[in-house]
Amino acid sequence: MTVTTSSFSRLRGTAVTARVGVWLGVAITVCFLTGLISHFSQHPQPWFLAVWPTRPVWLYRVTQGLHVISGIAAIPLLVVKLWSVWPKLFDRPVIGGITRLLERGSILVLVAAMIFQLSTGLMNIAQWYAFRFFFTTVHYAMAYIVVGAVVVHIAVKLPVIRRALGEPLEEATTDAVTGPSRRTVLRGTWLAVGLATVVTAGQTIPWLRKISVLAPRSGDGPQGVPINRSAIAAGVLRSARSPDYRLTVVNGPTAKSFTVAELAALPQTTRSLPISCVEGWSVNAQWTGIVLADLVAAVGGTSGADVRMISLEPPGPYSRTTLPARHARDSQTLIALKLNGETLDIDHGYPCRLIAPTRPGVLQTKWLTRIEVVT
Ligand SMILES: Nc1nc2c(c(=O)[nH]1)N[C@H]1C(S)=C(S)[C@@H](COP(=O)(O)O)O[C@H]1N2
Ligand SMILES: [Mo]
Repeated sequence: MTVTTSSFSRLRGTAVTARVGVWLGVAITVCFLTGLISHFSQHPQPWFLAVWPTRPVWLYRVTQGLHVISGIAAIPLLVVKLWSVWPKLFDRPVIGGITRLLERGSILVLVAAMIFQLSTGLMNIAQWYAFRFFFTTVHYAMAYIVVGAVVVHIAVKLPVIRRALGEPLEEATTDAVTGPSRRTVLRGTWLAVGLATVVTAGQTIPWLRKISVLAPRSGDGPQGVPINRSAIAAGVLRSARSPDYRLTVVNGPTAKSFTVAELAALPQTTRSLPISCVEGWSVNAQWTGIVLADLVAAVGGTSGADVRMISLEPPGPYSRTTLPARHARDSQTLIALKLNGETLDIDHGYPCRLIAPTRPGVLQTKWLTRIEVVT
């Protein structure tokens, strides 16, 4: 049995394109919405702060896990969808009337923008920062271009999509058909999506960890938690261990400084909270430390105030973050001194770090030296 070119071209067709397209649409929608959540968590707007809750504590873990999983699943879907229409992309006339121009233009923008989003996203989760631009800004802007192009594409193609979804998958044919069928193509597609998901999703779904051979983060690291940036890389090795170390808590003119021993002597609370990196990995851990609200109260801060976290790390994108009031007053938000029952490893933020519910990992500032009630 030989599979000829013509039997391959028979496999292409709108019946395949539309079915794969529906799933690609679902994946992109999930990816877009969860991406917006992540963006607004990192660049909060007043309306977002008003609606983003602190419970369940794993909320961001789930949304960001879905963001990366749906993005990865979209890759095989995009490849198959492109393959299924490949010869048509070069049909004549290339431009034609206004509808054709819109159709063509939207496909060009759509394909280019999606390839850009998926490949830069993939590079980012693999921690290969080869691009020269600031990832989050460009990835965010490009997301709207993708979604805009998808909307135009669906609007233009709606009649074709409806017809194709109504058609049976296989063509009625009297010839003896050899080689793979369209159903095989679809099965292969689902298999590829499943495989791509399973080999990477273990970085956020614990029971998949063992089979997720391509997951950039395995869950390994000191105290059972991966490290994002080490103390050496952040340049805090000396300052974090210095006998002169103090955590200073400030509210306007009121300030209190604590040595490590003084922090350890304050009432301690243990909470189970995840670290959920924007790059897709996440793990749950037991954190022990001081309830932030207690420290804020110690300097006379109110529960309505935002609170700024400042790291020992030299000024940079991760060295200071602001915790919205809702998270700052939450009893689960800790200034952690211990992780999984042991003194915080220096790479996890010794002497102390922030850990708060429903926040991206990037905002869980390590190696704290100063906490300011924003007035
Ligand atoms: N000061 C400081 N805090 C930081 C970072 C950093 O580079 N510097 N990285 C952040 C990121 S991106 C993540 S995902 C978490 C990871 O915490 P871990 O390294 O303890 O797992 O720390 C966050 N806190
Ligand atoms: Mo991160």
